[in-house]
Parts: sequence; C-alpha cells; structure tokens
Amino acid sequence: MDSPNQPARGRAATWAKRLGLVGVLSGAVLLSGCSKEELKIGFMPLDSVGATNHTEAYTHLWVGGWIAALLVGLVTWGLMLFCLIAYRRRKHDRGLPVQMGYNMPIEIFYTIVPIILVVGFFGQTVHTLNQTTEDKTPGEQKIEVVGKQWAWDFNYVTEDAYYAGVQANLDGTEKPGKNAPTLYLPANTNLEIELRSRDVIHSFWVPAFLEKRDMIPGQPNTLHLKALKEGEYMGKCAELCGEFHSEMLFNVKVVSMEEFKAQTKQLRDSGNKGQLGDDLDRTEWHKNPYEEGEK
Ligand SMILES: [Cu+2]
Repeated sequence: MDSPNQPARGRAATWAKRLGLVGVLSGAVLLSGCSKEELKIGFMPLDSVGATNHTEAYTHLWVGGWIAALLVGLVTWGLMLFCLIAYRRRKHDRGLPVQMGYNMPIEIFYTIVPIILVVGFFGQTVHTLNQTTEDKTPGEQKIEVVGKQWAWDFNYVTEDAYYAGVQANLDGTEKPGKNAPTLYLPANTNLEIELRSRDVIHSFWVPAFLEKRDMIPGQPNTLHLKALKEGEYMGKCAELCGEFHSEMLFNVKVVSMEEFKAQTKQLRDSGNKGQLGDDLDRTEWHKNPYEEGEK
C-alpha cells in the first residue's frame, strides 16, 4: 500500500542520485589534470619517491589520512546537501516541518565512528613516528650541519673534513644560486646528521626527504636516515631567520660512497681538515654558564 510520504521519498531518491552524479563528475574533472604518480603520493614532491628510508612511511600516513578525511567529508557533505535539497521548504508547506527527537542508532553511530577514526589516526601516527623521527639507528657516517645567518657549514665528522658555506645569491631561477653550499651524502649508508645553529633559530629542510628539523641555538637536534636514491636535491632553511632567510639555500648531492670519500678527501687535501667548532659561534649559547661559574 502506498504511504502518503511516497512521492516525497521518490523525489528524495532522485535528488540523491543527481547529487551523487554531480560529485563523481566534479571529482573526475578536478583530478583529470594530475598525473597518476602525483595522485598516488598525494601531491608530495615527486623526487621524494624512494629518496630516503623514511619517505614511504610519511607518504603512507599522508595519503591514508586524506582518504579517511575525504570519505568522512563525502558522507557528511552528501547527507547535508541531501537534507538541504530534499527537505527544503516548498510552496504548499505551512508551519514548521515535522519535528523529530533523537534517533538512538544514529547517536551511537556518530559517537562510535569518530572514536574509531581518532584511535586509528593516533595509532597510525605513532607507528609512523616510530619508523621515522624515533629512528635511532647508529650512523655509519656522522655529519654535522650548522646553520648560520645566512648559510650552512658541514662537518663531515667521520671523514674529519669540513666545508664552510657562504650565502647563496638568487639568480632568478628556482635553483639555489651559484655559490650555494653543497652537502654530500653517501647513498645507502646509515647517516647521523647532527643539526646545530650558530646564531638564531634555523630549520633544516630537504623537501624531497619529507623531513624538517628546527635548529635551535644550544639545543642540537639529530636526524637519522638513509638516503636511498643517488641524485641532486635542494635544501633550504624553513624558519624565518632574518633579512636573507630566502637565500639560505643549499644543494644536496646523494652520491656513491666512493664519490663521497673522494669529495671529503678533496676537502682535507685543500686544508679543510678537522671540524668547524663552537668557537665560531656569534652567540654565547655554546658556553655552559654553570661550568664557567664553577671555575
Ligand atoms: Cu635560517
């Protein structure tokens, strides 16, 4: 038997179909401009694919988070739009629409689903951090990267050589300028990169590595990773650090161990043997005031 609500339900179903079609079509149009590869990694830098032993974990969390968020968004937006259109006020409507109290199954649904989502996100984040920022694999090569206004020094600790960088000069291209310092990293080697600052807060960032660490004066930070893919990358300071912050760029060259040894040998041979110490710091951060007081 037909209920009096039958025509309204029929209209609602038609609207739901139309909205679904519009959603699918607009999604297809939006995504038609991007490559499959870009889509797969959620528009992260393309050169991050396989760049280090951490990039896959980060991309996985990023893409998984977006998929979950989009699914929730689609359901929420869909239901909102559906209600707005299907139950809109019509000409012959008089007075208030039907007033309804709570609906237990829906209340339970929208309490439990968000809890599952939050626990899922939390678990995935902890899992990713354990694989990446908590990576404490001892370094086969220890390298110190020192940020300074507005360039970088590199101490190749294991190889007993150093490189003192000067400020890059932008040349109008996206590349770091001609003078930009170059950090050499051996591929497929456990690296322990200690990050320090000589003056103000800087931040070490190689976009392709999908990792960034603050360099806070007096508080060294360490980055453990393995660069997997030989090639050239770009690095920059990611913390506004003064007038020429935008020129605080550097090149990263991930090379074979032979080439890394050759590069560091060349530094030693040209007189850059040893390390650039704290004595070069402009600030007093490197001195421990308590120790001095005891003297
Ligand atoms: Cu900086």
